[in-house]
Amino acid sequence: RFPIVSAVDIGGVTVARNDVVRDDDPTNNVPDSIFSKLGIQLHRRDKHPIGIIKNAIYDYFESNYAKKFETFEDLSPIVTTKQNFDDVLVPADHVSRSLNDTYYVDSQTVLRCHTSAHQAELLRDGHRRFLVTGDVYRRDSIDSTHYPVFHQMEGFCVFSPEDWNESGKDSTLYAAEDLKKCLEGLARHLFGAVEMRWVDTYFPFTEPSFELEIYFKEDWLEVLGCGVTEQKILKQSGLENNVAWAFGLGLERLAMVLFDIPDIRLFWSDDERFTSQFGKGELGVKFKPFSKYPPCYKDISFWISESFTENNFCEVVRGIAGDLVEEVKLIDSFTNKKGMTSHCYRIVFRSMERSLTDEEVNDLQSKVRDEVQRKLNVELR
Ligand code: FA5
Ligand code: MG
Repeated sequence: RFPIVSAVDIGGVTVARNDVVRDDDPTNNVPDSIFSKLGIQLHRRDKHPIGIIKNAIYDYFESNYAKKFETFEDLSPIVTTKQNFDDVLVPADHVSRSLNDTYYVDSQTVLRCHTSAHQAELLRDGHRRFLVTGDVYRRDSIDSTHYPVFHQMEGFCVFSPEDWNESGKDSTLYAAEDLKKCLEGLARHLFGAVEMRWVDTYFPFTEPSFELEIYFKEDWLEVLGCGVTEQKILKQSGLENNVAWAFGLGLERLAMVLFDIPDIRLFWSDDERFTSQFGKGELGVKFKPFSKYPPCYKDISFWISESFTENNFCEVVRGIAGDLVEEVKLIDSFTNKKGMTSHCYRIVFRSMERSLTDEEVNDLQSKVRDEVQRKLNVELR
């Protein structure tokens, strides 16, 4: 299904497949389907929804801030665990560090799981206000708003005492208010009137921390995380007398709201019926679905073992069905008297581009059954 290429170009640097996908290294969990996404950089295509929204966000910052935000969009997505985790204070035992959540190239190198991986480095290099856009990678669940490769834009802004002193507010409150005002303004710039709400949350690198949700297709959709930067991060760059805010935008999520795109897989489609609907700088477009092909539902039940995880299961399904899988959902779970736990998952197969035949779907499902059994140490029921 995935053309196996031997090398990709990441910002002018050639990276060999064998450097990223290593069958001999137990800490390597990067499949070919993920390797093949490296270097594509949808955010640098001016006629692609991700590129269009990036440019619209740049416009917002240019027209609303006298002091310029520097932009970076070509930093390599292959980073060290220090950059991705330690530099932003992610605790040693945090789940995001696990092989279950993150793609590891080797024990000390990962595909960045967020653009926050570049914060500390850019601060150390003397940058004080910047936007970093890039592709990020995560092992995750499968549905219309989650994809293992997506795009984020990091924003970072450092303030000096003179900025908050005249406001009469303490520095943290000043930064938190400025941050919320900035992002609410961005949402209005992109969407006009839209229903949104702030939710308190936790990130290791900010305090306080917030997420912004937007009402979309009858549900709340989380579009970004943000907060006031932990003082320890600023101190690493000699900025102990400053305060800063930071945010990480989910560009697919914002583009889904802006263009009314119903499924995150569409961003990777090269079907002309999708790509031809978007033009450089065109923000007013509403996506017209070319057709909704029928879904096909297949259930699979098995006794799990202790090592079972949903992300591993989703990766097996995705490895076989690629973008023909629309959703994977746990629909039943129980534990019997012997203490064995059974899971039943419903897999929704649907192509964005054509009708699938029964034969094709049966074949996919049978491959899923074989591979789940072979790779995940479960007992099919
Ligand atoms: C982060 O990644 C933080 N680094 C954001 C941040 C930056 C917080 C700076 C504070 C300061 P989170 O894991 O919530 O946070 O992801 C940010 C956004 O990415 C989400 O709100 C969502 O819009 C998007 N996102 C997350 N996972 C996926 C996925 N699998 N597919 C598509 N978009 C996703
Ligand atoms: Mg989140």
